[in-house]
Amino acid sequence: MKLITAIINGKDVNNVCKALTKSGFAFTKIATTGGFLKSNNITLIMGVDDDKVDAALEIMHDNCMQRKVPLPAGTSFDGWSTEPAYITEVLVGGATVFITDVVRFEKF
Ligand code: 2BA
Repeated sequence: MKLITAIINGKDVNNVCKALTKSGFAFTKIATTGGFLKSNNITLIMGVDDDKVDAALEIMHDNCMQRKVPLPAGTSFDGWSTEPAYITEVLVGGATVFITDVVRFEKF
């Protein structure tokens, strides 16, 4: 089993969740906030059998899109190597996904 942790843009989350549910996936939604833009996104956590991981990723891929987002005034560029003066927008999404091995899974 794998644990999928997926950070999804708030604009895509309804479609992603509907499609995951339709395909029989269980997940938990957590309201989260991006550290850079400080805008709301949703983090899904899902315990998924190894042979279903690709299907879950495909659903996310098909239902998430990349968007250019203007940088809010006052965005901190600390530690960013690119020249900030010329940056007015960033590319956000589709989804940022981490996949980790589950050592043990119990349900009581
Ligand atoms: P935010 O942290 O609000 O980042 C929004 C977008 O700003 C990012 O889109 C990326 O294009 C840009 N960005 C963020 N930090 C940056 C940096 N230090 N240097 C240059 N550009 C930067 P995405 O990469 O699509 O990320 C969307 C959201 O996914 C992020 O929102 C954050 O909540 C999460 N995320 C992305 N990468 C992550 C990671 N390695 N670990 C944990 N969360 C991550």
